[in-house]
Amino acid sequence: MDDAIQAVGERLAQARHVVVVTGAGVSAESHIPTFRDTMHGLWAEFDAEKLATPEAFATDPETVTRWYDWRRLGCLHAEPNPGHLALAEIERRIGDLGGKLTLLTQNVDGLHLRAGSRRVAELHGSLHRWRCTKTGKETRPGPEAFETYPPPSPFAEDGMLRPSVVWFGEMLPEQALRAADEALWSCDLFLSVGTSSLVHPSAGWVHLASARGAVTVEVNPEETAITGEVDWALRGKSGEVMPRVLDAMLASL
Ligand code: BJW
Repeated sequence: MDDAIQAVGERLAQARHVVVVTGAGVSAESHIPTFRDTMHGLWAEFDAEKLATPEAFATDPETVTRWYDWRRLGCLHAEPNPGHLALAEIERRIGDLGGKLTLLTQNVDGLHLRAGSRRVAELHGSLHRWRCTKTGKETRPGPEAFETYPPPSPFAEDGMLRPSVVWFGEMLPEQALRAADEALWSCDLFLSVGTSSLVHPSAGWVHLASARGAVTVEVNPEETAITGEVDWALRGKSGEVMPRVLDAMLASL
């Protein structure tokens, strides 16, 4: 493991364009449950994959918006962890060296931005923006829970608010897809951090990066759908592994 971290650190120090794809595991050490672990306690009887759909919202908007508001409030109280902070610092250092790092996150919690990452594409939207079902206009709710579910829209009398996140079967934001496409064409190092790599399109990006000659790395305590595809699999929590990768990068400058 030490040798692998050393090798990845050296690659980072030489890279011109790094692409990092992150998932819910990056925020686990900020006490935000991973996506496939969210349904505990209060929510044990529900299935996250079913709630994250336009069909669920159409049939039961109260439950869906209540679940998302519960998650939104949890994220507001969370803080970025050493994994988020290391990724932001790696981006800064690579920038100082004349390269760039593009962070493509599937997370909707906003913690990468709060940690200081700058070149971020939020592939699955954000829990902190909600939009009117009638007008499409967006609003950022305050720190309190909504008073009623589904929340009424402030923009149209007969509208409701839904979270501006991407549900199964919905298209990813055009701007985020464009950023991902451009980055994947030109990256020489690709890291997949804290994601099960089950959800497309991002689950397939390791193949694109690899086909274009990038070195590929995974950081995860468990094996995932892409473990067999990557050049380096770093087993461990991102809050522990990423600071060590940063140290290895700095040591090899
Ligand atoms: C740690 C850790 C620690 C723990 N440190 N790690 C091609 C083939 C097949 C299907 C499709 C396809 N193209 C499109 C589809 C359909 C669908 C899809 O992918 N389905 C799959 C289930 C098969 N995709 C879509 O519908 C996408 N839209 C699209 O492609 O539009 C065009 C189109 C539509 C229809 C057909 C064809 C084309 C949209 C996907 C939107 C996903 N949205 C969600 C909900 C967002 C809002 C919300 O958060 O509620 O996004 S689903 C959910 O999964 C959420 C997550 O962002 C996403 C990924 O989950 P993630 O982050 O990997 O979390 P987990 O919980 O799965 O894993 C956590 C990992 O962390 C684990 O590995 C742990 O080990 C690890 N971990 N602690 C590091 N400390």
